[in-house]
Amino acid sequence: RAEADPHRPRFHFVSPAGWLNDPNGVSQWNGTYHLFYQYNPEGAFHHRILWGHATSTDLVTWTDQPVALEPTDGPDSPDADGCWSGVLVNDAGTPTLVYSGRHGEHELPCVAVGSPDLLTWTKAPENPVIAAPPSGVDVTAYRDHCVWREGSRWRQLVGSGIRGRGGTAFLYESADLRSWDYIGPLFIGDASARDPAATDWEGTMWECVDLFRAGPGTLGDAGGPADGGPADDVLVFSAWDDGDTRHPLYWTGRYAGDSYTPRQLRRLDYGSRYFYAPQSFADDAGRRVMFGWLQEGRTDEAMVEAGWSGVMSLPRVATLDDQGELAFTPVPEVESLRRDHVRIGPREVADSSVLARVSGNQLDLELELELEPGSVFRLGILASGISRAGTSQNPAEETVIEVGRAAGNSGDSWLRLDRSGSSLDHSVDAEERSGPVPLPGGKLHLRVLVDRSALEIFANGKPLTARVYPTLGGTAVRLSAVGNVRLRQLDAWRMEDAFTGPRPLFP
Ligand code: DQQ
Repeated sequence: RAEADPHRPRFHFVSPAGWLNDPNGVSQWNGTYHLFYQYNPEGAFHHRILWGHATSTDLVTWTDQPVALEPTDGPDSPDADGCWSGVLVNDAGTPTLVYSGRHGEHELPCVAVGSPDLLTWTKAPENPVIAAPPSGVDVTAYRDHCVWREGSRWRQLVGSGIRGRGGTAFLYESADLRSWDYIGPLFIGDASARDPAATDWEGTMWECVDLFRAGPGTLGDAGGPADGGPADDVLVFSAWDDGDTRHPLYWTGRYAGDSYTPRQLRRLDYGSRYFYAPQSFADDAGRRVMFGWLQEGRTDEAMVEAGWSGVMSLPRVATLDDQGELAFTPVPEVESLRRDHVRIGPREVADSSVLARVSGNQLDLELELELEPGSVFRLGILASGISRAGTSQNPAEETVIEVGRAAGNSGDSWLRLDRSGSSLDHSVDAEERSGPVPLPGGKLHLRVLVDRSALEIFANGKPLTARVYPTLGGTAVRLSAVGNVRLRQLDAWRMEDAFTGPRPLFP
């Protein structure tokens, strides 16, 4: 079933079967990359979550490993109803997971210790290692963990929210990962200041907090921008609310002592919930590598029917740009899957032209463009409707990626994804996505990765991730422009499958 499924990605990680959500415990251990994830092998729905596990030596091909964590039944078990999100830390050579054990409707921090190969995990007898949220605080929720070493102690953030105020992360300290002292809220967001419909609303709860140093040095050291340069301690969180508002955001700022001084709040990915619950790690090369969960844009029934749900993003490297904002690019290792190179340009982009030699539903496109003020560039991924001559004839389905530059000197420029014509199946989500993109001197570097239903776009480092569900085959690409747009160069490749042999849906 899955192999015939035209929507199941081939070079993004997907679970062997059933449901996948958040990345967990992302890390490099003795050279090997580990990706754990929220997993329900029983079906494509979120219920009784386990920790799936896969390993890789190159961040491109992944080997499935046995399930790492599974709920323990019993009235006194802290994780009887699920092993929710968490992280992997190195406790003086002992691999150790800190995760959220779910019991009933609530989660509490738990710990599990791994064998040297990270394949067998034993839950700590002390679980839950924190017995309750801070007393006297009316929390909206309490789960998910960021754990790091600072001097001779461990520090931990647990994601939460204070009712009537906003999202937060509670800070704790420990000598042994088992007994934790509560310090206080690292910093409290403001759930009232913005419109809940706004794309940067902070939510009533912060899921999957991830605090890291984006510049030189390590978290908690005294280094950093004493000279007033860009603050570089990044606090990533997934703004959660009972309503529809769920999206990843980040603060830049300065973490020092027991508190965090925020500087600016930004959207992490313009795809909003299509890149959710991200988690990052520093790999051996010193790169900050991030994974996120690409949620589905189809109905619950369609997911169950397909037998699988959820895609892991390609690993992306995060750096700070010269505005002090995060910029992302897929890890270069992904380029090893490129085949059948086509190069086009330089040329002016005309009204509309289909790229004769670029087709297929697994693509990597890299474009260098120049936009004059008042011009708009569009890249269409179309299905069917292409004549033999390579001209488009009223394509039946088209996903449109647009980058525009406002007229005059406002400097405004944007990235927009139009999925209104992406699928003849009107039950799938087609809501527009957009966000600002810097275009210094009108120059744009655009990267587009298409993996069947998974779409990752990077415009001058700003990501927009989404899902599309074309019903027709015959995928082709066309370029068009309004105003003056020069294509300096376009490189296109077909992307090879990352899994050798079939990926069985139910092994
Ligand atoms: N998913 C997990 C939670 C987390 C949420 C449960 C974010 O730990 O808050 O599967 O998607």
